[in-house]
Amino acid sequence: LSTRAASVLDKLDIDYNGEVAGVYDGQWKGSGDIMTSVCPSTGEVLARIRTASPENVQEAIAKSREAYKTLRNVPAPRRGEILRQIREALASKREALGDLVSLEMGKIKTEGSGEVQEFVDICDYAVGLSRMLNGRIVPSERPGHTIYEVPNPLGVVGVLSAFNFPVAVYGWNFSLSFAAGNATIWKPSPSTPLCSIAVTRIIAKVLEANSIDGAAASLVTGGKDVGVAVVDSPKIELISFTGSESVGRVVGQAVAGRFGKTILELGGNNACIIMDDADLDMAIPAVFFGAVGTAGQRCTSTRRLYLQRGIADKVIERLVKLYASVKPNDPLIHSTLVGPLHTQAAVQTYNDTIDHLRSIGAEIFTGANIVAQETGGNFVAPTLARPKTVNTQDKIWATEAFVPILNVGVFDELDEAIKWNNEVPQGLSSSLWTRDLRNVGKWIGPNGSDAGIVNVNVGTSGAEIGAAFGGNKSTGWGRESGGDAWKQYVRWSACTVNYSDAAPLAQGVNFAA
Ligand code: UN1
Repeated sequence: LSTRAASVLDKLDIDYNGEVAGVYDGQWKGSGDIMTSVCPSTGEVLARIRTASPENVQEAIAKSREAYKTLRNVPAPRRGEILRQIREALASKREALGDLVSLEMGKIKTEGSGEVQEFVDICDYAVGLSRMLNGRIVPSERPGHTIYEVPNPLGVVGVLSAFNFPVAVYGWNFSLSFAAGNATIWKPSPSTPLCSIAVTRIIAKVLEANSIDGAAASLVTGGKDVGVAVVDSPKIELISFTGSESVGRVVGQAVAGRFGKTILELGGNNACIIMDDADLDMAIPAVFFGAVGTAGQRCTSTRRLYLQRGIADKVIERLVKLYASVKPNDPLIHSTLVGPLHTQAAVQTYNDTIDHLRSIGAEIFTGANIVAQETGGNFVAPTLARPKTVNTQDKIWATEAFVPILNVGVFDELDEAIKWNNEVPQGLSSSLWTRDLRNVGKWIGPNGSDAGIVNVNVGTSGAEIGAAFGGNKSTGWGRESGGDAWKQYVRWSACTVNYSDAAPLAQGVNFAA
C-alpha cells in the first residue's frame, strides 16, 4: 500500500491487511481474483482488492432481493430519513473521499470533492422526493369509478458505473432507487474499486445503525464476468449502465432480451457553438473548462467547437493562450488544473487521435504531445485542432475520443452549426453562446439541438443534479438524477377501482346475455 493511499484509506476507515475486501452484501467479503487499483498520476499500485467470485455475485443478488422485500415495506419518508443520515455521513467525509477520487481516478481535487458534493446534493433531492413519490388520480368515464396511477418499489437495481465519475453516478442511482424502495447492487468500474468500497462503507454504516439490511446497497467489484452476471440476472429488474456505446449496445440488447428495464448513459460528443454576438469573456472560459477540465474525461466534455466566422480567429487565439497556461500535473496539488488520463489505454487513444488529425491535414494550434513527468503517470497536453473541413462522417467528428482534444469548425449561419451539432450519432450535451433571443428560440425548438442537454450561455459540462441528466440517440436515451428520472425506479400500476353497485363496461360496450 502506498503511503498516500494508506493515509487516505485510514481517514475513510478502510481496513487494509495486504488486501481490501471488494464485496459487500451485508457483510464484507470477496473470494474472487485479486484486482489492483493503480494511481494514474504515478503508475503505482494503490491497493489490492479481493473481487467477487461468481458465487459471491449470485449470493449478493439473492441477498439484495431479500433486502428489497423488507425495504419496500419501510415507509418512504422513513427511507428518506435514512438518506438524510447518509447525506450527513458523506458530507463529513467530503474531503477524504474527494482525495481518494483524485488519487484513484486522477481528476483534480476540487473536482473530486465536487463529485462527492454531487452525491450529497442528490441525497438532499431524494430526501424531499421520499415525501413526493406521487401517483395520480385520473377521471373515469364510468360512474362510481376512479383510476389511480400507483408507483410501487420496483425490485433490485443493478448499477454499472464508469471510472470517470466513480462516486456521483452511483449516487444519482442509489439515492433515487433507495427513496423509491429498491435495493441496489453496484458493479463499479474495475479501475476505481477503492472509491466504491469507500462509498459503500459509509452507506453500510448508516444502514446497519438503522437496522436496515446492508444488502440494500450491495457491492460487487470485479471485471467483465461480474458485470455480465449482474446484467444477465433475471432477479434484477433495472440495469443502469454508464459507459461506452459499444458496451452499452451489448448491455441494452442483453437486458432487452430478458425484458428487463435499462437506463443507458453512453457516449457524449458534445458541441459548443459561439455566435459573433456572444460574450466571449464568458464563452471562452466555459469552453476551456468543458474541453480541458477533467482532462476531457467527462461524458459532457466539450469535444467540438463551432465558431461563427466573425469571432473565430479571436477565440482560437485566446484559447491557445489559455491552453499554454496549463501544465498537466499531480491532481492533488492545489494549483493543478489538468491531471492525468485515467489509463495507459487512454494515452494510446490520445496518440491515435493525434495521428488521425495529422493524416487528415488538420491544423494543430497547440498540444499534441505526451507530457513527461518525473513521477511517471499518464499525462498528455490538452490539444486544440482544426480539421480542414467539418465532415461529420469522419471519425474525428463522429466518435467520442475520451481525451482532451477539441476540434474547431468555422460556420457562417447558425443553421449550419446546428446541422453539424446534430449530424453525429451521439446526443448528450450541447451549448450555444449568443445574446440574440431569436437564436435561443431556434436552438431550443424543434429545429434546434437534438441533444438531451441543450444549454444557452452555459458550457456543455457541469450540470446540476436538479435537471434530468442524459442523452438521446446513441447516448442511449437514459435519464438520471433530477427531473422525472425517479419514475423509472418504480413499477407503475393503473388501478381502476369501482365504488358503485353496478359494473358497466368502458366505451359503452353492451355484453348482456
Ligand atoms: C459523466 O461524465 O458521466 O454534467 C457525468 C456533468 C456532471 C456529470 C457528468 N455533473 O458534467
